[in-house]
Amino acid sequence: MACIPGALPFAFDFDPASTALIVIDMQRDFVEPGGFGASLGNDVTRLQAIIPTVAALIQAARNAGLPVIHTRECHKPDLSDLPPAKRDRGSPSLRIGDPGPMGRILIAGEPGADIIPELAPLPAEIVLDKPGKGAFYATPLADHLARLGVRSLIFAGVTTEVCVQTTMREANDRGFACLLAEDATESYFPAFKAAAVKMIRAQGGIVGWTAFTAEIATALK
Ligand code: TIU
Repeated sequence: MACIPGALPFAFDFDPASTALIVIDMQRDFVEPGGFGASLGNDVTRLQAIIPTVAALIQAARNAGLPVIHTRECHKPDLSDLPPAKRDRGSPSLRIGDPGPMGRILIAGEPGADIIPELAPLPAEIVLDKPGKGAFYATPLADHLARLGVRSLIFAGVTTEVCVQTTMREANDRGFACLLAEDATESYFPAFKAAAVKMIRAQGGIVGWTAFTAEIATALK
């Protein structure tokens, strides 16, 4: 067993042998100019700041032998998995599926849907394409976690209050103990990140725990 004594709202006890790291949507479409995030009017530079921290967390997980699972929010080229309500949401300057500077926005196989090169998955690591904000919806994530015997999940990625929080809530309802790496996640809106972090660990950890990457890495050594 391992323990992160400084986790909030209280110490996080976990068995590294049944823990996985999930890195949510660290894709060019969210982090680089010209992608989906920018098309929604967001300043993407905020998200770039966490890249070294996410890289350090991934390395700590790999060194400890944890499975590292990467997700990508993207849709099939024929848009058959894209509900019109999602495509038209917010009247973005470029809609999902439209051609942009990094290929078609949020479409599987296009350069924009790729995970950023700094955080490239290793060949043996699981990479899941997901059409929703949550990573359990319409993906084989639950099957992978069952096969791997995973009971605890560590979360990183973007954005905190959208895909990261949605996936944590899905995982929490499925019985996983969920820990968010607070400095390895980011939002386009600082106030939303702060609120999401607080609400996750409020009420005695109603959704899960939070801790910093250095604390997690120490516990994994
Ligand atoms: N817009 C926004 O904050 N996020 C997303 O659309 N997707 C993810 O969070 N990955």
